[in-house]
Amino acid sequence: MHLDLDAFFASVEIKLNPSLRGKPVLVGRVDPHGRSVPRGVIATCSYEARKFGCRSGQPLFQALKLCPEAIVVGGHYEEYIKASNQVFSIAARYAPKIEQTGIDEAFLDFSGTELIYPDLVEIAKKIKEDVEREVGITASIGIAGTKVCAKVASDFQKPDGLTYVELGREKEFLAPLPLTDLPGVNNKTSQKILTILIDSNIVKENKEIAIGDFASLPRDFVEENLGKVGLSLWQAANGIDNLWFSPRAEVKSVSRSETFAKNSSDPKFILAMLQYLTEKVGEEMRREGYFGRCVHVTIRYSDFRTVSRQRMLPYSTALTKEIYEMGEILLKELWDGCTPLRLVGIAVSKVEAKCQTLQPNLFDRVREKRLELEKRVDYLRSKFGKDSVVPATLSGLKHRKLN
Ligand code: TTP
Ligand code: MG
Repeated sequence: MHLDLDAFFASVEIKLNPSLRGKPVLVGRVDPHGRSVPRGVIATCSYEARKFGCRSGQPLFQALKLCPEAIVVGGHYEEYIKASNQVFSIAARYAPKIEQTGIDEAFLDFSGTELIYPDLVEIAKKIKEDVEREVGITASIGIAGTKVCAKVASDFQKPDGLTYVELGREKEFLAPLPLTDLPGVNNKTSQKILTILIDSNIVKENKEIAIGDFASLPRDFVEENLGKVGLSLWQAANGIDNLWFSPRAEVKSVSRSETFAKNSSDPKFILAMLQYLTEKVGEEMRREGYFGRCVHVTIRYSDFRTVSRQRMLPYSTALTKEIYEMGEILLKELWDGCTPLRLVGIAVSKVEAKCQTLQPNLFDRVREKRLELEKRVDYLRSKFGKDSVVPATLSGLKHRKLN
């Protein structure tokens, strides 16, 4: 299954202010006085605004030209993260494995669950209902035997869509759609493929090509003219899963865990311990220039039973704050809050070294500033001692040093 939230930021804004419902809404940058920034681009817009031709990434002035009555609202980033976490916690109730690929989208792997879930359409309906009831926004879901096809299917009947592609009919489903609907193909790639097809006399005129036209080319021709990337797209067009969405090889992971002096069932202590361990993980990541996307939490019960849980963050991060927030969610999903524990651990995997910037998005500046703040705290700790600046939540762990 591929799940993608509908007009995500705009839907959250509408949930926060229901008087916007049914109206064309643009999510743009807003200055501290609540005035829209005229030269910014819009992050997204409601489906009502899309009817006028408004799109993500458009300059705000252009979107307002297309739809002068549109209402411009602006970024409650924390609310988007909260809604995203809520949605993927719901998905985790059903899917044994989740691979989150963006702030509002994820693949839910149901392979091998045929006996528990004989009807995946029913499960998808339940997930959609839970999301709408509990988070107040809508999701579109695609179900298919390959990731590429599931992703295209989730987009097929947006908003509030549910598209099921029968096993083995992936190629048939994709064939009539424009080539640019295939993930990884933008207008430039599509134009390049079209030019090659015209030069080789396979296509006569400058028309829009469908996924099926591309899929029916001989494999050798594609490999020769479009290389490995082209071949991988061609396989996707033929309904064969390809490599793009497979998780990348793990370069490294950064982790810390600690066995307590005495078993504990005190949530305050356990959360403070998690924060303390995350401070150390975050500091190492920033020191080494690492950025990672997957957070893991492990707990060990007094009888040594050990369980862990992991989830992808929307963006690669080196921020203690973001790692901890996800860690706290995972801990709450793992632990009932009263069974005594003897160990807690946190790790970040899918780490990439020397990632130059945090994932670019509308809120770059907020995250860049936070990174700057955490690096300054690292500096203060290196100069004045590890415990010179500590989160207030750690005051209960007085005996522990951050070194
Ligand atoms: P998308 O899933 O691409 O878009 P969407 O959820 O707004 O609309 P759709 O119903 O078509 O899925 O992106 C998710 C969020 O990411 C989007 O709400 C805002 C943000 N975003 C940007 O900030 N800039 C961009 O250029 C894009 C494409 C998205
Ligand atoms: Mg979306």
